[in-house]
Amino acid sequence: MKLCRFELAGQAHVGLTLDDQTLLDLTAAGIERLTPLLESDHLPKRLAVLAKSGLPSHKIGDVRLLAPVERQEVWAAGVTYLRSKNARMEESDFSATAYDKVYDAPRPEIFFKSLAEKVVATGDPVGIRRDSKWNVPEPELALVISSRGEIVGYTAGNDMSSRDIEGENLLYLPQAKVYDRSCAIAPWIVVGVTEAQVRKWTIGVEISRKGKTVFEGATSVGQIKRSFTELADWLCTSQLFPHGAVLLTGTGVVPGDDFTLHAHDTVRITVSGIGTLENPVTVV
Ligand code: DO4
Ligand code: MG
Repeated sequence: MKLCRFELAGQAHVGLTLDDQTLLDLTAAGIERLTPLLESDHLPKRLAVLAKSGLPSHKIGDVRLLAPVERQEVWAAGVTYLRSKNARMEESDFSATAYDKVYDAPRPEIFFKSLAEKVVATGDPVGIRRDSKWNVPEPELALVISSRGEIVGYTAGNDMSSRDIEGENLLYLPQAKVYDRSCAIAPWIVVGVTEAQVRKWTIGVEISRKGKTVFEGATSVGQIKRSFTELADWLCTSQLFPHGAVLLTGTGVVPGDDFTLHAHDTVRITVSGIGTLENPVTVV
């Protein structure tokens, strides 16, 4: 079962798909916003009942899909895959041991990534900073977390990053990570799956330039070092999220050191159990 937000006659609606072809319009049943729905006690059961209630439907190809966030803050965990730790140790001189230490430490790296209103939807451009020369997408599984701190669904995101800015000095991390159009989130929130099922999914990225693939890579979600509940619990320690939150879980796919994104490239991130997030690249 996948939830989404979509646009109909200029209004945001909440949708549900069971077959990846048609969207049931939950807003026709009075569900105007995703956030209260995500707070439901037995969400998969509630969705199963709604799916059988004769709601109007639309072909997915006929509607504009929106990012599945309303007022949720987006946060991101880092250095949760060995590939990310190694790539970052290589790009940085004096901060290298910080990555090594955080990979093994009980407390994970977690940083603020985006306000909901700044999240880029599929089809819209993601940004590379005009003061950076080395930029990459980071394809990441994302946890959708309720105001109670529970994982209620899964989506996919792109934690766009400026590797030269981060590599110059770790104190520049917020500038390497947070700028206009630096966070995109896939339209779908998958509900009713277990962590064990999600760990079997694959996550991949394909970058194309002028119609040709210039980078392709993939990993298994199971390569992530920490459990999802561990990451969600750290995020929600000493911090309440009244509207819930989205937590990107870190990247396990990093292009080689000679690769940087260009304006007009297209980034396609696919998580096997979720779907695809596709964005062109622009300079901001
Ligand atoms: O330590 C910097 C950021 C790490 C990150 O974003 C990742 O591993 O995905
Ligand atoms: Mg990342």
